[in-house]
Amino acid sequence: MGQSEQEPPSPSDPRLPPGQRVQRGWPALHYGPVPRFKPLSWELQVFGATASAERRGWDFAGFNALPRTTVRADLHCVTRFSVLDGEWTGVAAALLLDLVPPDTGVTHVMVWAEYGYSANLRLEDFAAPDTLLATHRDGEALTAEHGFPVRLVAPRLYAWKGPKWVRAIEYMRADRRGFWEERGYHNRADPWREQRYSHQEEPGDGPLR
Ligand SMILES: Nc1nc2c(c(=O)[nH]1)N[C@H]1C(S)=C(S)[C@@H](COP(=O)(O)O)O[C@H]1N2
Ligand SMILES: [Mo]
Repeated sequence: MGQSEQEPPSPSDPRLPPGQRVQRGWPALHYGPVPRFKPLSWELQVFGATASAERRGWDFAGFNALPRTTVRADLHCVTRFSVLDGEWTGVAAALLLDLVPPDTGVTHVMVWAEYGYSANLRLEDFAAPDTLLATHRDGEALTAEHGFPVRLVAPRLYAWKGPKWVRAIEYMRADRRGFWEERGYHNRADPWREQRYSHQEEPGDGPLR
């Protein structure tokens, strides 16, 4: 990404949400092991409250044939490091919503990854124009540790809301907590409002725990 050619961002970089610091390079951070990609059985599914009441799935070739978008976005980890200015390429989440329309009454999605990792997002956050099912960063395919073949990038939220190794999107008519949201992290996770922990939640921020 030509990091070395750039000015080092200052601590007051306007791209940094409160309480975050700039991280050079791109560390890999996740809970549990890196899954092995199995091309023959891999499928990305959309299920739950679809308008057709049917689930839809793409195999690896089918998913890779979908139209691509590119967004520039930062990654903010709740442990306070931010990796700035990545060029992410992938399938816009909004395109998926067009291809598999949710039923009326769908308010949230659960994004499911290998080994049962999950993250819940409000439908409007999932539908945001910079939310991507990313396959590439800075022109290169994701490495296994960064989520190959596909991860969610939702730059308006803390990065735990962006599962690596995504396998399914579940449309939901009510909110439900994902993996970290069940374990003390904030249901909404807006880094600009420093919504880090569930004890900060206000009424309406999430389902009861
Ligand atoms: N499947 C899965 N996705 C995950 C995680 C995880 O534990 N499992 N960790 C999240 C967290 S907390 C962060 S900060 C980012 C880190 O992404 P990176 O390893 O590419 O830097 O991945 C997110 N996606
Ligand atoms: Mo994180």
